[in-house]
Amino acid sequence: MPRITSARVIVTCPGRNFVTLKIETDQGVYGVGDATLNGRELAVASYLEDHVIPCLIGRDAHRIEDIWQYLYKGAYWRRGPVTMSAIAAVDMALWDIKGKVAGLPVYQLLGGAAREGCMVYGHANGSDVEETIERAHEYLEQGYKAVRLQSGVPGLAATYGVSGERFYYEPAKGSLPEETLWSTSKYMRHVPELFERGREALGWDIHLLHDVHHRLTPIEAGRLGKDLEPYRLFWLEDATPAENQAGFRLIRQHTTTPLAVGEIFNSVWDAKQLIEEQLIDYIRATVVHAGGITHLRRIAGLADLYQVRTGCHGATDLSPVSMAAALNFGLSVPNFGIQEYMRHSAETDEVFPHAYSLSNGLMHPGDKPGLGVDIDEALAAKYAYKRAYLPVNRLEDGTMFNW
Ligand code: EZ4
Ligand code: CO
Repeated sequence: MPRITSARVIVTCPGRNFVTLKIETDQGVYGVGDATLNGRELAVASYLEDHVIPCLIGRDAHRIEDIWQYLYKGAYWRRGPVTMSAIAAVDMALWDIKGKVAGLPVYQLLGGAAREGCMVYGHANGSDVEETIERAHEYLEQGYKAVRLQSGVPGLAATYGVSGERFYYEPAKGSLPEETLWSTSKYMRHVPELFERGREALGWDIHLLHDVHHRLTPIEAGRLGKDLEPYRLFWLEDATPAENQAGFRLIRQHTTTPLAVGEIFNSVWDAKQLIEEQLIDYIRATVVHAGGITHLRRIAGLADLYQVRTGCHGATDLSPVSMAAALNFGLSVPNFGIQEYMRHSAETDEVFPHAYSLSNGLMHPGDKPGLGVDIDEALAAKYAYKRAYLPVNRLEDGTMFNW
């Protein structure tokens, strides 16, 4: 049985910030876990260093469930993104260790492959509809089966999901939060046109997705979903903020456009009503922010009872360690739906060597024992942490709004 002898937090910024936990054992086997919480990274680093690591030393690394329960129940203060990202990092690292000791990739420990690979969707972003469609074509040429369309909105200087970069969308920047302005009516007029022209140009053999990023009320979301019905979206994401889960009833009454929600969820309790009332079609809770593989399996298990499928968050602020864990999870879970995949920069990929690969729109975690991902600590040490914030959003009259 491998005993935990030490653990440390590695903060690095190869183009963007990442927090990684490395757990070492007396058998020479170590594991890695992602603990990155975009814009609030150091809170999780401190939670791990100051409060979690001292409790890990000497424990049996194989007792994943017991350690999960110890950290969740033992903190007394349950849930929340900081706590659950810290627990997730420990959980990922322990699954990595178990796989390495067993000589098996983690998906084999989770029941084995339930499919050939995980369908992923890429991000097509453009300052206008034409540019977005041009980018989408590039994904089609690369064999992607699904693509998310976001474009600049006429009359708005900036909006969520659009940047100058060709394949990377990186919203966290600046030593203070950037401020953007939002108009729901301008957005609502524009999106149906994006998808009308998108279908015309891209055809019907590709899944199209869209992220509202929490910016509509339930009745506005119902209207947008209805307007988008002719274009048969794979999903409409985060149509409205989900603190009030019952709010989704109103959207459901008005549209058959499939709904996805949950990238900011950190526990099954955030999604319980959404799932049990079948108010959503895809649950986006992700391995790093929702308590690791152990807890994500529990969420997926509940979702499966109600024909809700997984659609895990996979933006660039989730490190390659999270991506590896998500693919091991996604390959094995019965109700897998789709996995978001935003490519990391070459610098990031170099710091985190990994076994996962993409072919014909499907990703596979690879067959290395454990998660199939590592961290090059010497290289990581060359990139010092840089404070970065997600933007904040206001209405045109200055009212604080959702970003
Ligand atoms: O804004 O990960 O669907 N993807 C997203 C992301 C999130 C970022 C926040 O850190 O909504 O782009
Ligand atoms: Co999103």
